[in-house]
Amino acid sequence: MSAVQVARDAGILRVTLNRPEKLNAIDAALAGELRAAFEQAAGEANVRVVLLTGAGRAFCAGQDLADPGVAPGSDLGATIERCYNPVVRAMRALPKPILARVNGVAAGAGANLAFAADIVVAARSASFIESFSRIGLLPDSGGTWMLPRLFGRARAVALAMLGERISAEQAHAWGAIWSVVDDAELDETCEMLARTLAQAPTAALGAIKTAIDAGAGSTLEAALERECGLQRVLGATGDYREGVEAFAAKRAPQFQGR
Ligand code: LHQ
Repeated sequence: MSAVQVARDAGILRVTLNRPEKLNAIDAALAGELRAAFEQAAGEANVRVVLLTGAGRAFCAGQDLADPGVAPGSDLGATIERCYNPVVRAMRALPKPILARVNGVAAGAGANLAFAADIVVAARSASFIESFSRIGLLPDSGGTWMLPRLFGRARAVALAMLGERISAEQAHAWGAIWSVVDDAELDETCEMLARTLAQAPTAALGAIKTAIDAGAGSTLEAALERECGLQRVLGATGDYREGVEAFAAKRAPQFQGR
């Protein structure tokens, strides 16, 4: 059985972390399959959104601490380089939206995988833990970049240093995730959002992702230039034509994703 289940459906690539008996803890096999899933999503024109979730009661418990490859004394840098950084790079380089459906606890690299998605929806019973410091490590998987952006520096530092569990509601109240819904509504909410994103003008969504990530670390002048270049490209797409025609005709647009 694969550590990551991948299924395609009407423009949605469903990617499910699938080691439920281990709370979907990440080992080398899972990391490799996850990276491959995001790379597939990039290469397939009919994939217009990725829906990332966990099987069973957890979203992801982070690194599998029972994996001999990360035993104390081993080279964790090598594991990060081989397993984790490629996944986060593939997620942020994917010019398509990633929707994280956080169904349960997200700990360590599992939390940072969720935060590396573009839109995060969590069940009310879900929680996030930057558990790294509890075992003597620092947040990886892009956490030191993403946490201050999502939570602000004060909360990012405290979350990372204290390793305290925060509820989905707390993460939402702090503006770090898009929404929190009752557990019974998680499926319907995520399905609706995924369908909406799968019918959206995909090139525009990809450009939004690229420009907002790049804009966070650039000057206003550089952002203006970047917006100009990307808008030039988007202005030549069929989806822009369709959007304008649909607006004029007072009908819903039918975006083809190109
Ligand atoms: C686990 C795990 C787990 C193995 C639960 N591994 N078995 C990158 C590269 C290199 C090195 C290291 O790290 C990294 C990045 C990282 O992600 S570091 C952070 C690693 N993750 C953690 O430290 C989280 C550890 N887990 C927990 O704190 C708790 O299990 C959480 C809060 C996730 C869930 O708590 P509970 O709901 O109370 O469940 P539990 O603790 O009873 O866990 C259920 C089972 O899953 C249990 O096994 P058992 O045989 O006793 O039923 C756990 O041992 C196992 N499990 N996380 N990461």
